[in-house]
Amino acid sequence: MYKNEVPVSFPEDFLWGGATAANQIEGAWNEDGKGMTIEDCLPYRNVGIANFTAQFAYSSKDLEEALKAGPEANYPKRHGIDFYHRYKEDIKLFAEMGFKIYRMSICWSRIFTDPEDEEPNEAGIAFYRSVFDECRKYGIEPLVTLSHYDPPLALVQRYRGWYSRKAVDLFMKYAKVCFERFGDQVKYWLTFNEVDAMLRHPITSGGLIEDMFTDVPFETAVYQAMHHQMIASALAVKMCREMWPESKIGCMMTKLLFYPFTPKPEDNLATQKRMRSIYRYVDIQVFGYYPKYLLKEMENKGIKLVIGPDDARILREGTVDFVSFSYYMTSCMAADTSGLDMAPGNTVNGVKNPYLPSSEWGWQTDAAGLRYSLVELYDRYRVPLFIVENGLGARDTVAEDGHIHDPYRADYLDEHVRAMSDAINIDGVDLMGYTWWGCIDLISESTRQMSKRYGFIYVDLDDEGNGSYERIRKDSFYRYRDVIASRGGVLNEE
Ligand code: BGP
Repeated sequence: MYKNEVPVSFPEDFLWGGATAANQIEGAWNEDGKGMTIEDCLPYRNVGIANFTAQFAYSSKDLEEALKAGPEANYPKRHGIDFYHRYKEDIKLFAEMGFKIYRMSICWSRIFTDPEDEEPNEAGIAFYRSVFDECRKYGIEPLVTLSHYDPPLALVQRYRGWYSRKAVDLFMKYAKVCFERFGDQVKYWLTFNEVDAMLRHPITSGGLIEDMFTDVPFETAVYQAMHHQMIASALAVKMCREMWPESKIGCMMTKLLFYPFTPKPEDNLATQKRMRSIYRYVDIQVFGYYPKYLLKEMENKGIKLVIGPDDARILREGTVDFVSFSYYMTSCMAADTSGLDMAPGNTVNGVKNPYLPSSEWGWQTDAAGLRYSLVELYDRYRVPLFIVENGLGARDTVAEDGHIHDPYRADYLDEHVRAMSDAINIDGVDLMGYTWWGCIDLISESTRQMSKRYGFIYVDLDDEGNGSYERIRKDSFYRYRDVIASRGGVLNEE
């Protein structure tokens, strides 16, 4: 359990809140003009908590099955937690906790039924305008991710997802509508969720189906798709800045943290290499050019990108205002992991750390690692930071008394708040805010389970999609409310 070195305190304008993603909460997958996304085509798979390869493996045959699937098939993202119809009740609960900001994403396919349509889907625009109005009614600022793992299916089928440069043009048409139609309501934007994740699961953020690539090595296709997302991110930053100079637009990365498993120099080198791999694309979004080590990596892999004549200028002119990130757990790294105990993490597996506790999903909780990560990121980028995902996925149960007693979640929250406070008050980190991931129970991204619950609000729904969708405040709901109301001060009373 992390112990803070100085009393817990946060700036008055610190943005406390919660985070979700359209594909994991909205449901209404085919309502009011919404087009299909690749997430609507990912089935529930019971492949274990650490088998990310099996979870994210996807073929054209899987897609055929998804397109033929009837209502009895288990495609959890199709129903989500029915936020689409219940958002007013949910946002009211967020306001009861005292949220200052609510991180959510817009589903591209709700704004354009088909990404190549000339005109946007007005019903989709009306939905998000109503969501943003509901937030602002309670003084909650929306923090909006433009792309959170749900590329339009038509882009996947017609253009092989982000592999095609066409994706950039279509995405910019979508981004322009978002800035035009929501820019008066939304002051905080993010471009791509966990932009590095495409390298780990290209099917979600990139919409790449490996067996569609017979003309190019798949690894090359992934790096080319990453390049297109870098261009799109930079263009979106520039467009937002020109249209709404007062708004803030940032990137979003998966903040993983690996410790060398032993002091052996080779373990240290392996750890440095692994850590650089999570920075390579954020470096582009912050500094505006490809770092030498990434160019060398591609050269040594024989990967030659197709680069546009203006791409260097576009990247240079589209650097972000802040760096946001997800942080859940830490792992260890060894040059040779044979015979070592491994532990799963956020779509990664690492060597198990014998000094850290593990969640039921094997993720190793490490609040000190959050403080370390904040210092590391601030030292590297020297721009404001924003923690837009942090939370504990756990198996909650409704007790006899009808309540959900989740002290483990409150403990996780408390120690990460203590760690953030020290990073601000001792290490001098400029931290804009904190949005707890899964402020309401939702569909897990890596396991597509409901039973992996993150929320301060319980949703009566199971892994098979059965339930009343009733919302119930958990004990941790009141804990977070008190933490926000006291700006962390309640932690000094213990
Ligand atoms: C991050 C995603 C979120 C969320 C989170 C929790 O990778 O940005 O969408 O899913 O992980 O992970 P999981 O849902 O796999 O438990």
